[in-house]
Amino acid sequence: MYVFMKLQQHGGVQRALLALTVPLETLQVVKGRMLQAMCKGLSRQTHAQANVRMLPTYICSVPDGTEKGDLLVVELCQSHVRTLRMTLSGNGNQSPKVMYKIFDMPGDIKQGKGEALFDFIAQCVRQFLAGVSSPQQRLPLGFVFPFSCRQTGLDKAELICWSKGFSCSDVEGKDVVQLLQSAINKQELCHVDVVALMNDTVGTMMTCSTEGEPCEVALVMGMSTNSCFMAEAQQVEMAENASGQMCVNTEWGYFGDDGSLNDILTPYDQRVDQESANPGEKRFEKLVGSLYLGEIVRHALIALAAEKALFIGSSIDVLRTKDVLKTQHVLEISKAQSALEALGLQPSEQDCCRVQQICRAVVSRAAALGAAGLAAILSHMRQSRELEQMMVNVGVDSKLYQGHRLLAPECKATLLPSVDGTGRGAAMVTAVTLRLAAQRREVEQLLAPLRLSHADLERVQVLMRREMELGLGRESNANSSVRMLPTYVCSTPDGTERGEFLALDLGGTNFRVLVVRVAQDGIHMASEIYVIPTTVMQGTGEALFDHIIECIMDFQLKQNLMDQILPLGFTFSFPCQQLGLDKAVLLSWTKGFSASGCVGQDVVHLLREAAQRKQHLGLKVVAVVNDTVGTMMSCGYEDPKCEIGLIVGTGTNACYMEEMENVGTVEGEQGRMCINMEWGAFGDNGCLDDFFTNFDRLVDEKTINMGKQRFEKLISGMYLGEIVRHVLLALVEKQVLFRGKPCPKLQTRDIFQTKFLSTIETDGLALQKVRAILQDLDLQASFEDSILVQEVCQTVSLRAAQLCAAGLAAVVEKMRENRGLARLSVTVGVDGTLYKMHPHFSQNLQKMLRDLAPNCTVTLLQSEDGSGKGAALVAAVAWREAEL
Ligand code: 0WK
Ligand code: BGC
Repeated sequence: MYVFMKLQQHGGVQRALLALTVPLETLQVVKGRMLQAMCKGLSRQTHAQANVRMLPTYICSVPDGTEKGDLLVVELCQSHVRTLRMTLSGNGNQSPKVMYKIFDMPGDIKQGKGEALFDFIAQCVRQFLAGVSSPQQRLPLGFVFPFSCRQTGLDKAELICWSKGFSCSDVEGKDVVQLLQSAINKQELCHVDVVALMNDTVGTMMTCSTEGEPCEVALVMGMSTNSCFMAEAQQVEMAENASGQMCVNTEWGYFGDDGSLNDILTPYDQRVDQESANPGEKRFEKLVGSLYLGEIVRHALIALAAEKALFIGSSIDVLRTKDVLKTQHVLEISKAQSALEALGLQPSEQDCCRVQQICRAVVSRAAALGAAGLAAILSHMRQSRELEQMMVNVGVDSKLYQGHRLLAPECKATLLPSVDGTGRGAAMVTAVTLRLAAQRREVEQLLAPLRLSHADLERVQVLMRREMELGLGRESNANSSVRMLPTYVCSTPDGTERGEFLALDLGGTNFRVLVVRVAQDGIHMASEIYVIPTTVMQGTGEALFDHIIECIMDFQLKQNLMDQILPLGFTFSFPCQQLGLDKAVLLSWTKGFSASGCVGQDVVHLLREAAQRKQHLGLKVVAVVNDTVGTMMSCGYEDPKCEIGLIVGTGTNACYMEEMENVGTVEGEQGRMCINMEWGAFGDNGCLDDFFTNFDRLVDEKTINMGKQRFEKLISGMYLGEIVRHVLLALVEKQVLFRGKPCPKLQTRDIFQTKFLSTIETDGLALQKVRAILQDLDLQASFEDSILVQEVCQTVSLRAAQLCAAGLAAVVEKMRENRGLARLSVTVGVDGTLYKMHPHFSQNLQKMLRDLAPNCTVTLLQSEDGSGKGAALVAAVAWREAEL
């Protein structure tokens, strides 16, 4: 309606208004270009060329209402320095005590020596403190410095370049935190520490944040313009190994400096830029910042006057003076007559109307472009958090800003005007910094016992080797916690095995029955998974083996094998004293099994008895093997160099091919035999006590085999979740997690499953997903909490992988020495849900293994078909040898 009316009046004004109006579809384009520019700034490859600089601020958290203490803030503003002191009580901080003082800046100081500027700021702090605090009290200070800085930490920021009329010497390229701290020390204010520097946008974001209503975006659209937002830290590639979220200072004022706004720039904008102190720079700011709006209008009026569309017959010389039209004029143009006359112009009523139209067009364009920028930020946040819809609070320090809804309909943004500038926000940043630093000290102290040094792991390796030697010795075997059980498997597959076999696989997450056909063209298998209910695992032995027979019969029925008696290989993944390939006496249950009447029994006999009880046709058990042996054999079929089997699943264990001459517990000196180490029990004799933390003791105390399987309880899937749960509870108790709020659900045993670790530690997982997992446990987690939970999971799983590496290093080093080799090259067949599902377990294990056994080249070969196949191969080897 507005535009239509003017068109009728004068073509030149129409063209000017059209040029100054950016239609919605063009704003969509601008939003798209801003999104691209933001991604360019975030990426390490393209950051240097980016004009929207996306500077990391190292602010990774928003206030949570528990911040306490006295804080000092100094804010460098356009024409003054503001000092502020805030006292936080930590009870939500709804109404903190605030006092402040403004110190006008001497006119020339902005173009003088940098030292003089910082001395002036420090003197303001001294004067301010003289009235409000005692010199003894340490006072952390937050510094609001609204210029683009390359930050490498919260308290380390190098000025990239001045703007807004500042050009002090000897500051660009320097660490301004250091400059301020030395100026403050010069004032003998040694109780004042500059702990954080932030951009004014960050201060605005924090000022608008309230307990439970954090603000995650801020917009400054004043003299200049800029914005910041909480980005997913892994996207802020310029910030080393940041996790969780980090506030990014966009410095979007430079948007368009690469020409990406040229198609919306008007001749008036070009003039404003040419006459500015930094032509070609800050093109977006020169369209949006109120510092320039008056200039744009001035050039538009001059142009229109030249086209005889305005001020016909009256002089407009006054308009040729730079900056004669102030922002206030433009924003309050409703009083055009008086404003223009005040400038010495004689405007007609029509002139006033047209000047108002131009002013409104310039202001609306600025607001619309600001909206396009904000829409780009909101869409970026929604996409990087993998959300359909997004709700977010936006702190706004602007008189200009209007709406963005059309440009980002999928984002519901609540605009929170920042009432008293950035001072409060800066105090909150300082308070959050101190809270995080204190929390970090608590976390480091609590996690330290779970972090093993290289020397610790070397010690575990040496202890494992010693226990292995003891375990192999006929005399010393009983004193070893690593039982080194002979398996009677003396060779790995050579590919000549043939035949059809039944195989059972008991002891892992699932019980599997398989039929395995070993043929010329390879191995063909069919299998079925059966559940072993806890009641059966912890019931009677009879019930357990009856259940196994029922599953076998069900399988044979389904596979139409009821009338065949196939040789059977039985993977029985518990510590057994093998008395032969088909005779194994159970030494103890592990992994939550405790079926009665089994320990001390030959498990093959128990199976046969159950078959009789169930009138089963009869089983031809030719081999019973441990799952480590089955896994070694299974992988050995693919890779003949596979001479070690490793399981990292519900439980953990390893086996390897030992020289018979070293196996003191079995007659014979020739060849090799596979030894089932049963390393899960490593440390049961106390040799690992120095490495057990309170968390490990808490976990062990609640198991049905307390004091047993100590090494396993540091490593395997059955226990890692429990260790994490106890660590989280301790962090809650220390008030550094979930704000110390009690978490009843977290008191529940096994509620924090080990599979959660694998999900939570997945690279690039949006923190939202971590929060979702915690939400399912009724844990209301902040982003910070989610990062801390991730760190606890990483710490616990890394320790497990490194301890595994220390054990394996002892094995490969022994094999190398056994064989008198300078360098051993060997393959390890690996299976187990934790090893297979955890995103970093394998690589962490390999890395530490390389460090601990540098003279061994170890290939970790993941078993694809489980140890059932291996059991069938052992049966095939036994069957082949039996027929010889
Ligand atoms: C799959 C093997 C089985 C072994 C299991 C261990 O076929 O013999 O016991 O891996 O992993 P888990 O199922 O305990 O994670
Ligand atoms: C058992 C081992 C088994 C390992 C992996 C341990 O608890 O004692 O026999 O190899 O778990 O399943």
